[in-house]
Amino acid sequence: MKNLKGIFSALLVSFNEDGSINEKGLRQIIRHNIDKMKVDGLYVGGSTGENFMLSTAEKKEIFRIAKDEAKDQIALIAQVGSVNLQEAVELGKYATELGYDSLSAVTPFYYKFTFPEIKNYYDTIIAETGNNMIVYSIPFLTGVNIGVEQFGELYKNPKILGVKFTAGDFYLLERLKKAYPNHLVWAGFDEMMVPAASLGVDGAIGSTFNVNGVRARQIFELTQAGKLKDAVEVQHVTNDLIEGILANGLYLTIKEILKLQGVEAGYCREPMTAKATDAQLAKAKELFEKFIK
Ligand code: MN9
Repeated sequence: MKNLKGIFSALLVSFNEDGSINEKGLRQIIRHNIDKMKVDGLYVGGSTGENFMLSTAEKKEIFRIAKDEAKDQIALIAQVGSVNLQEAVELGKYATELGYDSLSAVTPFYYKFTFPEIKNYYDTIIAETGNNMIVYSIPFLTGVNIGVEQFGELYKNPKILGVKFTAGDFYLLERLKKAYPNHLVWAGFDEMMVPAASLGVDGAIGSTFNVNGVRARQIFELTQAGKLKDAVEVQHVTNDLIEGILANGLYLTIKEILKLQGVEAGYCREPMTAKATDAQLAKAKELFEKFIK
């Protein structure tokens, strides 16, 4: 298994105007991440990959293309979580056969699942695939909150490596790091990397790293080295960019910024707005000129 620490882009997927996967564009996004952003790895099939709007066949196709393009150059994590546990298992088996270094699964959402149901979900995916697992906790989208003791229950399964922590609850993050020092934490909010890294997270997984990966690494490494003032300076610039991206449409704007660099990043997938308006394009260009070029 590859080292799973460090800077991981949450991989964007390029779609054609009709919603189908643009394989050439997807490969270009992967190359951009490896060659230009110099990421340590990719998190494939996450929120940023517009995963929860895709069919099982499409999710598999993206796992296949990502592995085929990245080969063994970087670490690869496959997000296979789904409210359909059978789908999660099927995707997990597929990604494991492809050679993904770890699986990750979002906490099951929509229904108010009990904690034993959530634990059974993770244990089942692991038992069926034999792969490593990273819990994907993103309470602001799922409504699912897992507490310190509950993480301890999940971590009784030795295949669970840790958590992708997409939350701003730094008290919980600190408690997790103290209680389970041998489990890894990946920070999930790019705009909060300094506080996350100062509490000792092991890595970060983010959408904006697709275009801002170099600054993200600077923030991470400066914070780890105790150079907080310098890290905050880079975080300020980064957050001016992220604020602009969020206000303009998250994935759509990152895709437009990629296109301005010759990467065929394509459209988004409906029901998300697929195509940028002229005003959104103009804003993306402004952000590119100011922060990326
Ligand atoms: O995976 C990403 N979360 C979502 C992490 O896209 C929901 C983050 O990278 C955010 O996109 C980013 C902007 O808020 O921090």
